[in-house]
Amino acid sequence: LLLENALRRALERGQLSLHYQPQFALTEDDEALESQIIGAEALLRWQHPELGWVSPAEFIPVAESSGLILPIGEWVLKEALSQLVRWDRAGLPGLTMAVNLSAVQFRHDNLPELVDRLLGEVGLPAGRLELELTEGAAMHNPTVAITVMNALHARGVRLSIDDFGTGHSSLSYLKKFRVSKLKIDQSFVRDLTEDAEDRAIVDAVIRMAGALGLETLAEGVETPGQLDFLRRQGCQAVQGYLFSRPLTAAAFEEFVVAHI
Ligand code: G
Ligand code: G
Ligand code: MN
Ligand code: NA
Repeated sequence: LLLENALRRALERGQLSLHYQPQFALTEDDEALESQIIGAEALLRWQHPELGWVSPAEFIPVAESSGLILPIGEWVLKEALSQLVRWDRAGLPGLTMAVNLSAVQFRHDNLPELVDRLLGEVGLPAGRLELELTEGAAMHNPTVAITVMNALHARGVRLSIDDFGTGHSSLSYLKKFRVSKLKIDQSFVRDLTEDAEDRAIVDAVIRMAGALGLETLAEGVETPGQLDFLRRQGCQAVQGYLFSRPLTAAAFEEFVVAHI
């Protein structure tokens, strides 16, 4: 309850912020790699005056159980889209903004209307927004999930499955879900160069995704060896500390300018 009250005040007092981690497309051409920034993942940050930085892994569950996730999630969407407009105006290439959605937001019945309204307010086409869902959010009620995904897809919003391979997804639903991308969880990427089983899993996910017409993005890429394997297996995109940690909006802009 203490954390809940502190979180409510944080939202009211503007103590929440977003950091942005760049996402890169992989091409055959090694030299072109650094110029292939395709988007940003928005990651929520909370700096409490006394507690310091509180991790979303700690406060998102509190936000979900208290219902605060709805106003917080709306703030995140609005802020991330507004930032994308600021980057457009600053002359950055047209990036995609990926925003994490909680299961509670995904199930809330006005999500498609909310997304419509926010896109309209900032004046961006729906295709610039990608919503990241966990398998749990999608599988909680697959019938409802399919309806919501269809509504978002009809508007042109892109959907990805976050932390793919760690939740309870049924492969049979992958062909019914209107997603365009699987984000391969960093737990499979971490030991890629040492662990033959992780290599087999990542290879299988990339090939299955390809056969289903889905893109893959590998998360948590930290070493050139991991990157090399992913590229050779045909993974389309990556993010991770090898390229950049999540950055403030200003640092992200400098990073992009330095790498175009
Ligand atoms: O960036 P970091 O490692 O601190 O993120 C921890 C977790 O918090 C990740 O699982 C991430 O998906 C989640 N997270 C970060 N930002 C948001 C957000 O805006 N909304 C939701 N629902 N989850 C987020
Ligand atoms: O659950 P989700 O994938 O949304 O969370 C992403 C989390 O992973 C964020 O907390 C982000 O800070 C973290 N992250 C991003 N890149 C790396 C990386 O290369 N290594 C590790 N260990 N964590 C990363
Ligand atoms: Mn994510
Ligand atoms: Na993830």
